[in-house]
Formats: sequence, C-alpha cells, structure tokens
Amino acid sequence: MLIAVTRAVSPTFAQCELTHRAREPIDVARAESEHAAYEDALRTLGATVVRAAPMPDHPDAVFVEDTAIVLGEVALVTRPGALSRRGETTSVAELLGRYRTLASITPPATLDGGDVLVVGRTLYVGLSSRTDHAALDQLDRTLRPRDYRVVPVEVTGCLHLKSAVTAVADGLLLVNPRWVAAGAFAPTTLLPVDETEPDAANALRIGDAALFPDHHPRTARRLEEAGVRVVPVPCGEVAKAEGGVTCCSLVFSAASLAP
Ligand code: CIR
Repeated sequence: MLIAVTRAVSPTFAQCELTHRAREPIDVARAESEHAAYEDALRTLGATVVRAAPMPDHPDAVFVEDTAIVLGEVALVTRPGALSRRGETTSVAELLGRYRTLASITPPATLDGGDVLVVGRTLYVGLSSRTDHAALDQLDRTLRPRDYRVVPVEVTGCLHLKSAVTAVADGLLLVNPRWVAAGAFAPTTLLPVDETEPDAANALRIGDAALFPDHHPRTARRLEEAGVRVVPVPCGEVAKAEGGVTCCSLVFSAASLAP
C-alpha cells in the first residue's frame, strides 16, 4: 500500500520561515481547507493518509517533506537547516520507525528533505542555504553501501532543489533552468516550466499522475502535452510560505498500515 505522511497546518503558520519571498498575509483557515483538498487528492490517487502529531508551535511543521527521506530500505531523518524547524523531526521519526529502519543526519551537518530528489537509485542533493556539504558526505557514506549514488547539485535563486526540479514521469524532469544547472541531470529529458511561472517546477508524482498547483495553468498544459495526468490542487497559501506540493507529504510504499 501507499502511505502519505502529512501534518496539520499550524495555527502559527503565518510566522513561517521565508528566504526568497517577501512576507504576505497568510489566511490560516484557507491554508487548512487547501490542505484538506491536498489530502483528498492523495487519497484519490490511492494513498492512505497518516498524520504525524500536530506541532502548533512550529509554524512550518506542515512541510513534513523536509524532515526525512524515505527510501525502500531505510528512512533518513534529517537535521533541518532552519533552527526554528529542528524540533519537527522527532515525531516524524517515531512514525517512520514503524515502517523503515532509521538513520539520521547528525550535527553539525544540516539537510532539508526538499533538497533531495530521488530518481531510481540516484539521489540528487541540492546545495542550498539549508543543506551543506557535510550532510552530503553523510548521505554518501550511509547510502553508497546500499547501492545508491549521491550527486551534488548547486541551487541558486530558490529555497530547495525541488523548488527547481522534480520528476514527473520515468525519464522526465520538470525544471526551472534559471535555478539549477540542467546539465547535472544528463541524459534525462527536461521539460522547462513556462517562463511566466518560475515556481512551477514543483510537482508531486504519484504513478502516472502529478499533483500540481492549480495556479500554474501554462506549465500544467505542458505537462499534459508530455503525457502526464495533472491533478490540480489549490495551494496558494502554502506558496506564500515558500512551499509547494512535494513539501506537504512523505509518500512511500509499505506492506501494510502500521499500528
Ligand atoms: C521553510 O522556509 O522552511 C518553509 N517556510 C518552507 C519549506 C518548504 N519545504 C519544501 O519545499 N520542501
């Protein structure tokens, strides 16, 4: 079965971290209803939604993607780059420990899950303001013996690697080439976002479909023309917090629902 770990929007969401975006008022009630629609879309695509414990005092806790990387054999618990987010990992680790052997990024290294794009047995790791070389080395040491390849990628102009590039089908990456050097992914085929939608490279692939923000219609059309089934979701409030559709879940296969 497919599990999607999510977490409730915190009442303090409007105090989220921001790096590249100017602060705009966030409507927490609207964020909650968008999040409910997102969870419904996950269920429609066959996932069982499992919520991690709420963390009302952690504004960014809805962005569970940053707390872990879940692979077939192991889940790596991260050490988020923003100090305000360090406390978010414990409850997710407790939950993931029911499904996977756990490993962790240890101090002083920092890594956000949003910087890790898994394609088959390759992990592209963004070197961003949140993720450093020490974390990259730890990932490599932990995963190379398990037959994974860890590839560093420079990221500029956006928060995370997955703000700039995500996988939308086998052998197809959706990319904003202004934020990441496309050559890093050769020979994979790249589909560029529409130039008027720089934030549109973040899509959440599930099977032959992609959950995709409903406010990027031009890039959505490109995806459909490339054969991707687009499932539009509202996520305007999450976007104001510098998040996207991958950020709000950890999706992985499991033999059954853990107790
Ligand atoms: C942060 O700055 O940490 C949050 N406001 C946004 C995190 C988005 N997460 C993601 O892209 N994986």
